[in-house]
Parts: sequence; structure tokens; C-alpha cells
Amino acid sequence: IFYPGGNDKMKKNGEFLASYIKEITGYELATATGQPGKGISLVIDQSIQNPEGYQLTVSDNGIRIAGSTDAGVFYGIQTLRKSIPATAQGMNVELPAATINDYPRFAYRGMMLDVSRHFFPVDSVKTYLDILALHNQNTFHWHLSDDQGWRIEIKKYPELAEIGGQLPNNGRKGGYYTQEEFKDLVNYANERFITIIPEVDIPGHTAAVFAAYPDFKNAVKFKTKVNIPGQAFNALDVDDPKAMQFTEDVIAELAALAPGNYIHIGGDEAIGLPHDKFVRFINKTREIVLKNGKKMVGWQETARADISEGDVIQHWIYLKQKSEDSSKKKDNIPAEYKEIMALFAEFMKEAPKDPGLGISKKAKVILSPSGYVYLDHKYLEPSADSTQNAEQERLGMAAYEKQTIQEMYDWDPMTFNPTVENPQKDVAGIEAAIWCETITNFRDLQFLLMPRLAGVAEKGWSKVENTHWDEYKVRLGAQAPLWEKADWNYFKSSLVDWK
Ligand code: TNX
Repeated sequence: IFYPGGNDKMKKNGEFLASYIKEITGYELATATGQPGKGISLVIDQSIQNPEGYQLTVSDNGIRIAGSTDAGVFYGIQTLRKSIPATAQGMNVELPAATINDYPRFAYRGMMLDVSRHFFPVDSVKTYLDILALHNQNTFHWHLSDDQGWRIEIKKYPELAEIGGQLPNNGRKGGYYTQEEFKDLVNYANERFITIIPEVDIPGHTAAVFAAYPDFKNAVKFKTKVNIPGQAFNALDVDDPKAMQFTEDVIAELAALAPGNYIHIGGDEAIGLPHDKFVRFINKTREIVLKNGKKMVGWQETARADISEGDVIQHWIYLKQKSEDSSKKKDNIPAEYKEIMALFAEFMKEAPKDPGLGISKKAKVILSPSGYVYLDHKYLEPSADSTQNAEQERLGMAAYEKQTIQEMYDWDPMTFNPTVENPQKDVAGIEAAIWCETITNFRDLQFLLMPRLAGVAEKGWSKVENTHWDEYKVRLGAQAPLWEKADWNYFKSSLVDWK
């Protein structure tokens, strides 16, 4: 495997390719700088237009993978890796002579992980990043805080992680990432051309912050003893100087840790927080993000604040309602839930307007419509493997209607929501999310992630006219041996003929 000298990233690319080939075939290929000879050459070629595009050529003379950047070459390597039969251990591998010119549809291809509802240790996050890399996903949105736990060490507020990271959470082990671990993961992601966008979710979803700092003022007025899992009844108060100093300090530490351009400030579901306080909170937080040299991403509700050009909103509300079932459940709601349910209903009525509102303020949009890319939906179709029945029953949010992997694959990010009128101009890309309320270990996470992530990745990378379920399911079935070789768990959908 030849790579151009004096380029560490290309050297690393060569090493990745060697390790993939070894994993699949058992063969150990040497890597070396120098003139491309017979063998595999990795080449920087400025004639390739898209910065993440590549050209993969297989001929009598060997294999050539060219990109105008080291990232493009990396994606060519992923394609070569997926083209070697995963059953090739110890066998000769023959590839057909071919030239592939390939490049992504969207520049932003993200995946969110909720480590608050379930804490995953560093090694699991690394495997998660490996899975993203195989699928050409270039952004890792790391949901580091929520009601159930605060997961990143903040030096000025040690109790955040020590107390807020160890809350009772349905018997799950708590935990948090030290800043050293965070930096290690930034490097690990960077080698795989993945940018980390850290999120601390404020002003709502902050029960873990209040657990650590009970003297902060809670701006949510109404009081209730009940708690609906995943819903926030706490919000930092923009008029509490302590809470705002906290916001300032936390964002400064995060900005120093994460080399990417963006900080995600959450902003979702601040139910019960008066509109005016919400708007002022987001406005102030936005200023803090900008002052730290970063740009702000927020969940779509942040469109209600004074955002403008350069800001990014994440469009998440888009349920695919197949039936009216969900309304039936309303009858047996206990009286003490009524107030929050009314507030929530009001909130959901406003939410469909957010994306258009954000666009009218010149923000860009990341598409994460829950009906298509919230991978914590339960699977509707049976597994082809009955030993998975218990997992299938247990995993995924009961509040969503179950969906088949085909239903979640069949969409076009550019046209699914007519209120996004000019997606060519306003959409930055797509991002899937995995929320972990029902997840109890890393195998559970993989079970919900795979195979749906492959479909999300295809929608992010390929032209929509090249994404048809009937062909896709064949390509998908061919991926399983690679996942099995890596010991990644996945749902064996009965809609797919798994190889
Ligand atoms: C809504 S979407 C949430 C999360 C939940 C998720 C469950 C969003 C920004 N907030 O807090 O975990 O639904 O799917």
C-alpha cells in the first residue's frame, strides 16, 4: 500500500486499509511511501472536485484510490473494504476491473449519541465511531447532558460530573468522561474524519445540573411530584446570575476542548419555561458561544430566539402517524399529569413552525425528523432470528409507533417536509439520533443502531434516485458478514436476505 510521503493523514489511511484487509483476509500488507507501483496506491489528485469525493480504480496494474483530500481517500478505502468478501479469510481475493467515481450528496452527515440516559465507557464510544466511519458519517453529535446524567468533567464545577453523573437511573451505572478522555476521543474521531459536536442540553433537561447545584433557580414555575421519563421540568433561569455564570464557564471549557466549529446548546423541550425567559436564555447563550469563537447549533426550538446567519437548527419533530392510536391513551392519565400534558400539547402545536421560522432568520437546518431517523423506534417486522425476540420487545421507545426498516428508509430528505421550501439552499445535511432510555448496554445500542444506520448513511451520501429499497436491501444484506466479523450486534430484519 503506497501513500504520499510527508502526509501523516495519508500514512494513517494506509495503515487503516492494511488493518481492514488483515481483519477480512488475514493478509498483512506492507505500507510504504513512494512511487505507486503494483499494489494499492493512495493518491491525492486535485482533479477530483468534491472535497470528500474519491475515484477508485481496479485494473491489471493494481488498485488506485484517489481523492482531492485525505478524507476523500478515506471514503474510497471504506468502499474497497466493503467490496472484499467478508468471508475471504485466507483466500485469494479477485476484484472486477472497475472505475468508481463517488462523492456525497450532503456535506453534513451526522449521528447523535445520548450518553446521559445510558453512560457508555470510552471503548464503546470508540467502537461507535468505528461504525460511523464504515458508513462515511463525518459528524458525531455527542449528547453529553440530560436530566438523567451529566457526562463531561467541567473543572470549575466538579460536582456536575461527580454528583450529576451518578444519579439513580433505573439501576444503571453512572459515569462521566474526563477532559483527557474527551481529548482522546476527539483524536480518535479526527483520524476517522469525524468532527465532534459536543452538546450540553440547556436550559431545560437539566435535572442533573440541579441535582449538583440545588441553589440555582428553577425557572419552571409549575410544581409537580410526578416525572415522565425523558421530559424536563427544570430549566436554568436567565435572570439567575449564578446560572448564567455557570453557562458561560461550561461553554468556555467545552469550546476549549472541542476543536470543531460548532457547540450544540440543546434548547429542546423547555416545557413550562415562559417564552420570554427561553428567548433571552438562548440569546445570551448564543453570545457566549460566539464569544468563544464557535458557532451555535440548537434543537429546532432555538429558532424562537434571535438567531441569524451562521446559526444552525436541528429539525427533529416529524412523526409519521400511521394511526390515531396515541390519542386513545389520554383517558387514563392521572390528574397530576394533566398540567404538564396541556403544556406539552401547546408545545407540540408550536413546534411544526420552528424549521420555517429558523430559515426565515437565515439559519441552516440539520434534518433529524424523528419518524425517519430516530433510531430508538421499535422494529415492527419480526426478526429472522427468534433468539432476538426478547431484545426486540424490550428495546425502543414505547411512545412511538413501531416501524419497519423499510418505512424508515423510504424518504427523501429534500422533499419530506413541504414547509422547508428551499432545501437546496437551507439544508446542511442529515443526522440520525439514538436516545438511550430503553438501552442497558452496548449490545442494546448496536441492536437499535444497525441496520438502520446503513439506511441513514445511504440517504446522506447517495443521490435519492439511487436509493431504492429493492436494491438497497440486497446491498444491505451483503454487509452483515462484515458486522459479524467485527462482533457488532444488529437486528436481523426478516425483510432482508442476510448473507
Ligand atoms: C425527545 S428530540 C427528546 C429526547 C428524548 C427523545 C426520545 C429531543 C431533542 N428531545 O429527550 O430522549 O425524544 O426519542
